[in-house]
Amino acid sequence: LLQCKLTGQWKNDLGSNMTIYEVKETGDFSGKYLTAVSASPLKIEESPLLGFQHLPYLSQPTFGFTVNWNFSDTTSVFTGQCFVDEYGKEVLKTMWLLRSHAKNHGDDWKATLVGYNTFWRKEELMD
Ligand code: B9F
Repeated sequence: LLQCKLTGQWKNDLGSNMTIYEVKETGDFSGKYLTAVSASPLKIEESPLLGFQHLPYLSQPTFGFTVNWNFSDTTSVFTGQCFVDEYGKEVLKTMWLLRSHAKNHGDDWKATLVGYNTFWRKEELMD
């Protein structure tokens, strides 16, 4: 079975771009995320992410990371697994939660969105 590595550049089904820097010996990693969508008039900015790959290492590891959307008062968490598909292509299958800032406790119930994203490794040429 081929190895699946998190390090590198990824694009998801929404057209968002993500870069994951080196995964440390301790499994932790950082990166940056440029979302293609925001559903708001806010100007989108590249935002930092911090995560963990599961240890001990498996060839198709699970992972989780948090994105601090620095152009809004919201936070996303993603969790998923890195797979090598039947064509030998690496793919990240994830689910996410997007937490908005609720003005008060009564608005808490409507503050969390949930969804899925699939990421593919970007070709060296793509940008
Ligand atoms: O859209 C979010 C945002 C927060 C306040 C105004 C806009 C921030 C970006 C989230 C990007 C999500 C998607 N991109 C992606 O690649 S994270 C999960 C998806 N995968 C709109 C109004 C209030 C909350 C959302 Fe907002």
